[in-house]
Amino acid sequence: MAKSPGCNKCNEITEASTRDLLNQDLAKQVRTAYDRIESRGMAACLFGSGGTCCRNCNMGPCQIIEGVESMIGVCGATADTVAARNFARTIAAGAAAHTDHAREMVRGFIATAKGETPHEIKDVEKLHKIAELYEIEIEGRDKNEIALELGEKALAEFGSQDESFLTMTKRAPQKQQDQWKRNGITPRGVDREVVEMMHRTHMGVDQDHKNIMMQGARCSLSDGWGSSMLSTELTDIMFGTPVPKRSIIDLGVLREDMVNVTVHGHEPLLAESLCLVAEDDEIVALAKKVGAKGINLAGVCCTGNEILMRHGVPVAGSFIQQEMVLATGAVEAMVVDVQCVMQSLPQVVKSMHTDIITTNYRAKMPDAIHIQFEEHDSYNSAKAILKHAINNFKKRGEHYIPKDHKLDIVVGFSHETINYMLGGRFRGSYRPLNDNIINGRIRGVAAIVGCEHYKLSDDAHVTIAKELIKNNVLVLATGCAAQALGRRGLMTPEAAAEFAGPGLAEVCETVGMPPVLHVGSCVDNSRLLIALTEMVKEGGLGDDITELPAVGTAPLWMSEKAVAIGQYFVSSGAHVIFQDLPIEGSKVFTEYLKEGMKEVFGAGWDTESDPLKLAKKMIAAIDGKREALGINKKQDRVLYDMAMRRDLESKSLPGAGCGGGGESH
Ligand code: SF4
Ligand code: MSK
Repeated sequence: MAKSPGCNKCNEITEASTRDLLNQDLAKQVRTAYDRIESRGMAACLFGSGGTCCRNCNMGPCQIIEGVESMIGVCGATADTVAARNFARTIAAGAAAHTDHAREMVRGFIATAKGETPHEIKDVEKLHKIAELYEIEIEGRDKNEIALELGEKALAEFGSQDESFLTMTKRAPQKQQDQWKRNGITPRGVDREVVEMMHRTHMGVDQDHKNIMMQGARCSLSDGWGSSMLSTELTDIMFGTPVPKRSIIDLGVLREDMVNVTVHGHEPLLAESLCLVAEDDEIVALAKKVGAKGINLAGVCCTGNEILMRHGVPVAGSFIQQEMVLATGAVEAMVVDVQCVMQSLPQVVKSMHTDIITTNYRAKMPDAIHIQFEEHDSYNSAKAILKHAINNFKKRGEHYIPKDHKLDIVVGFSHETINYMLGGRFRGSYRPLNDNIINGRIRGVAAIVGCEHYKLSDDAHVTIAKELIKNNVLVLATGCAAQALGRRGLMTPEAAAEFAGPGLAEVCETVGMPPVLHVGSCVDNSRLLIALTEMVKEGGLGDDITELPAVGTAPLWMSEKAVAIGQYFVSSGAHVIFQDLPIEGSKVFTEYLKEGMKEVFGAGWDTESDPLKLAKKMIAAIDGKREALGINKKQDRVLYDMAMRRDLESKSLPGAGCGGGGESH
């Protein structure tokens, strides 16, 4: 990687907007994660990195070396047990984070159904579909009445003690459900699964790494097919299921002439209220009074993804850029709720006019301002927050907005959109996707999900994605990974011609979709479970998820949630490859995750630190499935004739190449 002149923070950074910003005098005065990593000056602890440091009781901490008798735990715990316990606790923590987010969304959904929020039930078609799944009567009933019953049933599922109660699991392919039953891991309510996971990894309880991971799998399933899926579906019903829209991304979305308010975190209830209030006459008038044209809302991290997917609100930055967004000096307020919010933020802005505003009683920070977001009074809470930001506008001092760094993206690819886009408005279906996989135009499907961090090169996502699409693999992306790919220009329909292999490019060009589809936030990985299930149901690609030419990665994972997500994919039959995992301190446990799990779930974990090799491993995994399905033989490339093009074009989305979002949200 090239080193930027004058910027000693930039030698490991390939992201152009970040490099530009860090070269400015203003940003050079700010201490960021890049400085903190450098000044730590010591390598990460080998035991922590390898997963064999245990501090589960006060006889430790114990650092274990596999195979060395003098280096097992005081209690006798071995490396495989300790690595498994740590890994399983990571899953439990990730599942808990998704769950607490999901519970808030369900509570907000119930409040909306009761008319206690400024929101309304928007997607009635989806409400009816999910209500039917929950065996709720819909005939002749008002949408709010149905929503209330659905919300109450959903809320009860978090604490269900019985495996027959997680309604969403009924959506999984029958073979996956059978496998879960056979292995005794059909999930119960996520509260129970997380608690049992924490208990079983307490000192002196479950000491068999395979048995520990059975509960790890069960816990992850209660997240993926339970709380995360509930959160995504109920959020869609309340705020609308995403459809394709154009927007813009990167630090250049900040505006000179508007009050810049960035929204960071995960739960869209707050951000949705801010979207409403940003257009309130009183707020716009107040903004004009201080000399601004209005409020420029911009997203950060997964809250950014939520309002990007549904409203086309621009995204200023992802996880790794949260400090950069502030280092512009051009943000009047950063409003945060839960998860992935770095404690450094108030320090970054300590000599600026920017306020960091925490809004959730569960997530307060030293040196931030707290304005409690009350879901029952969310309009007024959002107004109070925006008034605060408006008051800061005139105090904006030295600043630098990297205006040249702003890219177009097309987003909004919910599972329904993919269905509708490829299958047609009136007969949505995965048939064309399956057919294009069978005929080889599309080699397979890959998910690139998860976070970013500062340990490995920041271009891993784009390296992997470019290699995949060049080889005709359709990429579905979520979370901060999706934003990284958007910033590198892979989320426009035009990117297909430039970067995709001929088969994938032909399909994308015909339908008008990008070769990398933005599917949502990190909680929305549940959309991918449904997409895989639909591919199985459509037929021609095997009887269950294990047979699909599909594979996932979260290369730059940072959050515990990414491990929970990885495990729910593996437990559901989809192979996943990360760049690193804290398991290598135990060969026995590593071997179990990579090979042993395949015997149980038909899919396993893998690791590969080099992004290009990782992409090649993903392609090899896809090819392996194609071979097993007997669809690996080279087929003559059939070019679309006019009739075939017309047929596909009649199915393309009117909004795919236009509309929505952008700067005029
Ligand atoms: Fe050490 Fe065992 Fe206690 Fe862990 S549980 S800290 S290995 S004594
Ligand atoms: S925000 S969990 S850094 S994707 Fe969902 Fe991004 Fe990972 Fe947080």
